[in-house]
Amino acid sequence: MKTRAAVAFEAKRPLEIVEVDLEGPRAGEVLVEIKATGICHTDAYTLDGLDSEGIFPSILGHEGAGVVVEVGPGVTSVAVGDHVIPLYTPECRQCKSCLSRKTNLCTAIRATQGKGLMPDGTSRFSYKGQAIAHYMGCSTFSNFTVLPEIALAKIRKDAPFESACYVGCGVTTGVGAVVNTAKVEPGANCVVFGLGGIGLNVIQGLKMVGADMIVGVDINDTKEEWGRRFGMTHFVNPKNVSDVVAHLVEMTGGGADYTFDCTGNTTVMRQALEACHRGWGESIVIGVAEAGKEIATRPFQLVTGRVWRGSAFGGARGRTDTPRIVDWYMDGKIEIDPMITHTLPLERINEAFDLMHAGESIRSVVVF
Ligand code: NAD
Ligand code: AHE
Ligand code: ZN
Repeated sequence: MKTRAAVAFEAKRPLEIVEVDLEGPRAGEVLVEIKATGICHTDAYTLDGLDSEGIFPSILGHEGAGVVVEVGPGVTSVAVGDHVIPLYTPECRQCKSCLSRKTNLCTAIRATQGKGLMPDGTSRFSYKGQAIAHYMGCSTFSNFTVLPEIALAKIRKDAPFESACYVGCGVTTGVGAVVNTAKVEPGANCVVFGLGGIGLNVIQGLKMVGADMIVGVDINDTKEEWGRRFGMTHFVNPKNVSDVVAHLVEMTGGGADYTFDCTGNTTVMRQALEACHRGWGESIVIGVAEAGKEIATRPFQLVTGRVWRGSAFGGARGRTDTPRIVDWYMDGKIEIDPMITHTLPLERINEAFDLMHAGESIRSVVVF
C-alpha cells in the first residue's frame, strides 16, 4: 500500500512529506493506522545527526497512538479495531531480560530495531524502490506503519489519540522514572533538571507520589510557570547563581534525596549527581547525550553513597504498564492535555522541531 510519511532523507535536513510504499504485516506483525504522534527531543537528536544509531533515510517518530487495521499470521494479542500505542521498548515476556523481572529492557528484537529493520531483517518501507529504515521500531511519522505484535500496547478506546500518544514516550518516561526507577517515597526532596516534555512529567509524577520539595532547574525562565503548574515548589535558573550544585545542596538541607536529568547535557548530569545527599541521594539519568559524550565525577561522590542510575522509557514494561498510565490520565490522576501546546497536520511537522529548538513548545502533536 501507499502511505503518507515524513521522511528523514539526510541528517540536519527538514523532513519531507512524501507517499512511501508500505508492505503488509508478516508473521507476528501488525499494520497500524497512526492517528496522532508526539515529537520528542530524541527525534530531533536523531535528525540532527547526534545519535550513534541514526540511519538515513528513515521514518522517525516513536510517540504515537493508532488503530490496528490488519494482523499478520500468528498474531493473538491484538485484533483489527484495537486502539494501540507503539512501544520502542517492547515486552515479549519470554526473553532473559523480561523474565529477570529486573529490567524493562526487553532484548527480543533490540538488535534488528537498532539497525532500522523488522525482526526478520528487512524493512517494510520503501520509496522509489529504495528501502527506508524504521526508527526505534515505531516510525510514527507515517500515517500507516508496521510493528511486531510484542511492540504494541492495547489501550482503552475512550482515550483520545492526541493525548494518548504522549504516553508512548514522554509521559511514561517522566512519571515512570519517579515510580518505577527511583521509587520516590512521600516526603522526599527532589530536583529536576530540564523542564521540557520529560521534566514536567517527572514533576507531576513527584507530586503524585507526595514528594515534599520539588525543585526545578532550567536555563529558560519561561519554564518556571510551567513547572509550578504541575507541582514544582522552587525554581532555579543556573544562570542566576554562581555555583548551582552548592546552591541546590543548601536549598535541600544537605542535598536531594533524588535528582533527575532531563536535559541530555553531560555537565548537567554531573551537577545532578553532585546535588544528591551524601550517603543516599540517587540521581536518575533520563536525558540522552550526543554520540561521543561521556559523564564524569570524582569516584568519592559514589564512595560516599550517592547513586547514579539510568532510566529508559521510565522503567515501564510497555504492554503491561502503558494501558495503566492511560487509565491514570483518564481517571484524572495525571494531566496530559495542558502539556500539548501545539497540534499540527503532518505537512507542518518541521514547525514542531523549530518550536522545540526555540523552547516555545512543551509537546507538539501531529494529528493525521
Ligand atoms: P525538551 O527540549 O522538551 O526539554 C529540554 C529542557 O531542558 C528544556 O526546557 C531546556 O530549556 C532545558 N535545558 C537545556 N539545557 C539545560 C541546562 N544546561 N540546564 C538546565 N536545563 C536545560 O526535551 P524533552 O523531550 O523533555 O527530552 C529531554 C531529554 O530526555 C532529551 O535528551 C531526550 O532525548 C531524553 N529522553 C529520554 C528518554 C528515556 O527513555 N531515557 C525518553 C524520552 C526523552
Ligand atoms: N540510540 C542511542 C540511545 C538512545 C536512547 O538512549 N534511547 C532511549 C529512549 S529515548 C526516547 O525518547 C532508550 O530507551 N534507550 C534504550 C535502548 O535500548 O535504546 C545511542 O546512544 O545509541
Ligand atoms: Zn521519546
